[in-house]
Amino acid sequence: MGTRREFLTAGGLALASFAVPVVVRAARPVEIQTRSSPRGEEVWFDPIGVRIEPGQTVRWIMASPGNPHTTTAYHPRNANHSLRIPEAAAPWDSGFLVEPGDIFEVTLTVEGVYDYFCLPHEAAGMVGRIVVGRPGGPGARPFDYFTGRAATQAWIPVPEAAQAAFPSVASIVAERVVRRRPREWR
Ligand SMILES: [Cu+2]
Repeated sequence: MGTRREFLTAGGLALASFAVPVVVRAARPVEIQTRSSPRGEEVWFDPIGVRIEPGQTVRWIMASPGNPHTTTAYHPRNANHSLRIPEAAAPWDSGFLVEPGDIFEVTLTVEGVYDYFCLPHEAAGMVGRIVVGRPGGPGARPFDYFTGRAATQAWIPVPEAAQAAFPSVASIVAERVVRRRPREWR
């Protein structure tokens, strides 16, 4: 759908800056801000849900001062969290983004649903979801899909507040960008 338009946009940028070496990409990075309310009682990713094309880069950027945040994939290699990214995809963990403007990027090539969390704020519901191409894989399954399966006893389930915060895969597919508003604004 948006691939052609994004390609043309990237081409326009390349033409505008033809005098410097240009890295050719399928599309420009999609930006997700880490946000905190002024007193820090509300924390969230903005947007909370995005749909991208395979090979596209996601860039998280620290937008509000105060609370340090991380972007961390739901994956057993990240402190035994349950697997909620495609089996063939590599997990990421940004470490702490501290200063406004700090960024972290990943390029996602495997199609499917990717769920991620903020390490200090997971229990407060600071999570996000990315759909790359066609949805599928562990992130598209119910949160308890692994219950009773071999070798998953150590996996930590997604906390209830985080489960409630995720936008549906269907809404991300339909809208491409899904935003969450702070509680006091709803
Ligand atoms: Cu956070």
